[in-house]
Amino acid sequence: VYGFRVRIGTEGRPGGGPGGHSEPGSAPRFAVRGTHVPVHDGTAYPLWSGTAVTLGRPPVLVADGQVRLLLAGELYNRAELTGALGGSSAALGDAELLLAAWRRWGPGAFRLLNGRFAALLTDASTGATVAATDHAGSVPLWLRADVTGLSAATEAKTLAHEPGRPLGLSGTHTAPGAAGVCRVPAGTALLLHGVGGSDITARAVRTWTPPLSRALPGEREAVDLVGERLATAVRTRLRGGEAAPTVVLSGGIDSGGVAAHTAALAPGTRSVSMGTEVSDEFDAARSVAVHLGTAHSEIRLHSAELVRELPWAVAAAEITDPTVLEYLLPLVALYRRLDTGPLRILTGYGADIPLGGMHRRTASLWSLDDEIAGDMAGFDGLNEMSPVLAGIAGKWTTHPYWDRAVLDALVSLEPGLKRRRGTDKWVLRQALSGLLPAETVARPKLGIHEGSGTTSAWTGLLLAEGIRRDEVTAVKGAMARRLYDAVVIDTVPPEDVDFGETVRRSVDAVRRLRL
Ligand code: IOT
Ligand code: MG
Ligand code: MG
Repeated sequence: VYGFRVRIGTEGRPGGGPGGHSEPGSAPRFAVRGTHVPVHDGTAYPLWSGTAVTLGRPPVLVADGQVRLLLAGELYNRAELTGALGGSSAALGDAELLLAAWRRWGPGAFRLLNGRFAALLTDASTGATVAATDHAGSVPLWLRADVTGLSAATEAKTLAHEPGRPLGLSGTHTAPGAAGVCRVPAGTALLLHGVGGSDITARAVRTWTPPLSRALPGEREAVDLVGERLATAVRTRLRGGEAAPTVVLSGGIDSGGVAAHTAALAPGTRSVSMGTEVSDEFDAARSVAVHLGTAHSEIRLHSAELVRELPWAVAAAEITDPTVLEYLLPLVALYRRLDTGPLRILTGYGADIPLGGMHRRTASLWSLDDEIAGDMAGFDGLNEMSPVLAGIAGKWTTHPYWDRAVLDALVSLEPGLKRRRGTDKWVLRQALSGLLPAETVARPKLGIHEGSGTTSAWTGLLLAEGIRRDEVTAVKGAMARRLYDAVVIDTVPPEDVDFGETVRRSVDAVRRLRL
């Protein structure tokens, strides 16, 4: 399961559609593509109804006595969990394993998970409902409560038109422009009581927080730790019985490292690189692919076509920040151009956040570490790792650098191991030096928004409209917000967005401010 919209309550909604959608009989409009499977349990209070979106595998509303659990996503520390739980737990699916962990540890189970998931659980014996994210909040989880129940979904847009007056939920964040639609923070198990009444209460239990302390291992120890944890993170992300995995490869150290470990473990590993006529990183990616022997391909699209993918990027990420959209747009465009059919995609996304790759030109180790701490405090809600980005093309992504164990190790290294002897991301480059060509290990960082020409293509489009350079940022922001209002709040399908009109109206809005 990689998407859902469900209703938990004590009575059905009029309309009868999945989850009692406001338009009678209509199914919620997900951006993710997959098989829609009804989620239904009318055997115990609270009642469950709704829709899950799956990629082939059966839907999972698992049950244990009075407990019901819906898990979107997957777990990566199964071996640790089954070791602790013992018995025949190794044979369980991820959702059943989480249920077994719940039986043992209660809400504390969510502090034990290393995974990529959103989970929703009801325990009729105690009246508790739990809505939980993984440590990174990598699968967004949205809630909307009213006096008759609680709706929960992996996409905010599916909750934007709920009838009924919403109730506030403490410990959550409201979606821009969608009053009552609340996001469960990263690394949080939200414990709810009184669902289906006016006295609903929410208590946010933090299950992970980015470390603020730093450790001082020796060079060798640090390099070995990072190398081992990354290898494990890739291994646990490769599931048996699936088609060969695909790595989205820029040819930089981050995705090169993921590709190296993937290729070593999964025969037939594929790699793919995207570019435009403005810019590409094809040579760098090809060197890595040749070295590793991956089945490599290149996808080139015109920069104007790339910018026109913005409605899909916004529908997938459900964000209004144009800077982050410039990182995500080329990936969404790439995912949409991959072969159809389910695919497991591994990315190098996120490595630059704990390693300070975006801040390689800062003056001192303190300013580097301060930027890293700031980024680690500010990632939540940017939805950079959302499965919907590739789910919009019916694919599943996973990001080894934001594995909980990799991230804990990377964040907490003292900054002198991240920038050392003039080299950025030093510890990672060292850890991968035996696995990649020397030129890849030494290659300077290039952001995806630069390497794909995304930033300059979007800027170029606006300059051609007569926008001044100092207005470009404002117009990009206005476009992002306008697109968000259309595809998230008004649930317009991205293909129905009038892109030219979006550009014109955003330009006009900023020009009016000029006067
Ligand atoms: P960058 O690190 O360049 O790219 C992220 C991942 O996208 C790569 O590891 C690779 O898997 C994929 N990728 C990049 N370019 C291509 C390409 N041309 N073709 C195929 N795949 C590609 C921005 C960035 O620099 O991306 N992302 C940062 C974090 C941004 C800041 N966020 C924050 N402070 N919360 C990152 O760490 O990935
Ligand atoms: Mg990177
Ligand atoms: Mg890059």
